[in-house]
Amino acid sequence: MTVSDPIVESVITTLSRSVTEIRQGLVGRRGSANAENPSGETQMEADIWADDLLADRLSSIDGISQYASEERDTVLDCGDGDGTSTGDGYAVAVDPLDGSSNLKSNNAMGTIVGIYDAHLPARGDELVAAAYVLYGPITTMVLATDETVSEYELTGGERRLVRRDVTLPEDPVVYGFGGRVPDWTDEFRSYAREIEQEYKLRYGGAMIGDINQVLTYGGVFGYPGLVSRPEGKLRLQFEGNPIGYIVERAGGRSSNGHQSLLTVAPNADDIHERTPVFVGNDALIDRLEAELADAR
Ligand code: AHM
Ligand code: MG
Repeated sequence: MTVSDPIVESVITTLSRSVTEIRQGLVGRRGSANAENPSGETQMEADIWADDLLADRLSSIDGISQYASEERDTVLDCGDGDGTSTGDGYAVAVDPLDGSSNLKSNNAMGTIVGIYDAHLPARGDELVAAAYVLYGPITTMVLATDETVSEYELTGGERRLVRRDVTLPEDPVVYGFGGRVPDWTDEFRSYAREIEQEYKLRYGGAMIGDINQVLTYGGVFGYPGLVSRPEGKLRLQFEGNPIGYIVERAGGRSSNGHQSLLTVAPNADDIHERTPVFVGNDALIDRLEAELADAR
């Protein structure tokens, strides 16, 4: 199934073709690079390598004007003009290897791409499409556009549609929350206590694996604001917005605890801005917002 927007289609085709190489390149790059990303986290060799590969491939697509990633300080200008609303193309924001600390223990990881019809940093409702690749036992991709959400299997650079019109199951089954319990706020802890009585824990240390559980079985994923870091861990441009967009297009909700992630005005001076992230079935996000609102 091809996407009607030709620029989005090019990005998705390029991404699909790059993942075989990314998978192969992980071998031998499981060690630390002795460097930090702009968020102050230790980079793996694979983080830097995957970022360079995707920057090279995605920035050379016709109609892509900016490339930004979790692993580089500044936004790369690709300066490509076309018929988008900004008049100079779409911007891509990438988390090249989400959950790369899982490389050491050989567990699931992902790649996230948001395609914005706006200059970065941008609001999530400026996304025209978002996709993630899940490096699990098999490699899959979930792609959301304004039209639909689809799941593909990726092999040999090709994508094969396996699930059309992906929607969150109505009856939630799973939950997963990041951070350490003592570092949660009282309000979030009381919400989490209720949720863990009702649903099954699924937390794998790579958001993409956990999000795929929520899209498959229904439920809620959250990385909350912490007492020691109220802004949480995940980044708005590279993680919160694209995942919020995918889950909302699949019929669920996203939130920073108080409002949809897609309506959050970004800090114009900080492409690496962090945010609490919550996504899942409507009712579970409504409950969360109600609990956090009581604390205000
Ligand atoms: P990364 O993109 O640098 O790998 O960090 C994001 C990851 C998410 O995939 C995951 O949900 C979270 O960090 C896990 O953090 P923690 O180890 O604190 O549970
Ligand atoms: Mg990440």
